[in-house]
Amino acid sequence: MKVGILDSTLREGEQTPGVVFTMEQRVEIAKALSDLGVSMIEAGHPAVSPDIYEGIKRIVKLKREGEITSEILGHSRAVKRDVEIASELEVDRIAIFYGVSDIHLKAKTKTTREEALNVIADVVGYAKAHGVKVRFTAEDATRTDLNYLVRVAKTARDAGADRISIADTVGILYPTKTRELFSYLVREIPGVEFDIHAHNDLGMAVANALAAVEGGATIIHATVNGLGERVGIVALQSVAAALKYHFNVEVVRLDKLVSVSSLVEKYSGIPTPPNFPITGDYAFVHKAGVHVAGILSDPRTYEFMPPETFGRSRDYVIDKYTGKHALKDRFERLGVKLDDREMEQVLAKIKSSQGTRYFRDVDLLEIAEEVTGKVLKPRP
Ligand code: HCA
Ligand code: CU
Repeated sequence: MKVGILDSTLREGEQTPGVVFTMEQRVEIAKALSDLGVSMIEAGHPAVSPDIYEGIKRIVKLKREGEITSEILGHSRAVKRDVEIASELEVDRIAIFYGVSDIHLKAKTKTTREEALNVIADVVGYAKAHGVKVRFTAEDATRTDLNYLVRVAKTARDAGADRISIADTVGILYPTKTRELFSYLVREIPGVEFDIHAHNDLGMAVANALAAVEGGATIIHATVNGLGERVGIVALQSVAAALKYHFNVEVVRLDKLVSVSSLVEKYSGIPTPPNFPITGDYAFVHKAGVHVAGILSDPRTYEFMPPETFGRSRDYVIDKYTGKHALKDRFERLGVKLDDREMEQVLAKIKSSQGTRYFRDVDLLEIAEEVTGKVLKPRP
């Protein structure tokens, strides 16, 4: 299966409310993404602000010097000024977007469908004339009349775009529909390759991205920690794990996802919830007695991929849900010997506690000392 990742943390990700990356942070994130192995980095929309412009310039320089290997893209509205600014930066590819649904044509550009086709042909052709590769993004593609969407894509292709991004800008797709849409477009429009840009408004962005790949898309847009407008887009860590598990393709270095996630968490100021897939603090932490007994016997009972794949380790927490297997294991690890009766007494105390969220090792030792009447020394 041919599929790669375009990471848009520096463009879409910075469209998260409250997120602004400094120039240094942009460069550091781009380097980390390249080390991770993403095929493409959408480094920003250079016409937006001088610091984004400067950040892209530095990233392009590192690309020239071989420190970054991913293809570097600059985002651009379908206006010549934006194209000029992006091509001045010598990015590898310009990504030109235009809202093509009737809603967008009417409310934003105030163009007819026919006029829009002319603008698209004109601006894509203009970018090509600057000698740069072009991706055309059909913004709001998923609310666009299908016949018209095909005309849009063919117009962009004929003007020189070799990639078309199908943007689910408002996040309304679901997987079966996504697969059908991409299969249809791939069949109808030879000579280009397709990107899926899936927003997560219904929580289905990752599923839609996989479905698009089944339909023939070859690039998935993602951001670290799923950042982006409103609730964001495909989270890089989730889609990378899903592609590995379901299709056995490793689009990025899975063991580096945690460090890249932490880096972006720090620089974006957007905390990643502990229950976030793959890189969240609790992604491999188990709790219920039945679950912990299961993983102690064979981790595959409650894990579909070993945490080591992602450079992580498994753990479990102790509270009133705990069973005797977990407790026995925990005391063994602490190097404290309790007989069965004592163990049961400790467990009874834990279960009858009200409102205690976690029993740390020190709490467990305290309870065990109470039960045994001995001073217990844990293994250092
Ligand atoms: C936006 C633009 C975009 C573009 C996606 C792309 C979208 O509305 O901010 O270039 O592939 O979601 O349509 O992010
Ligand atoms: Cu978007």
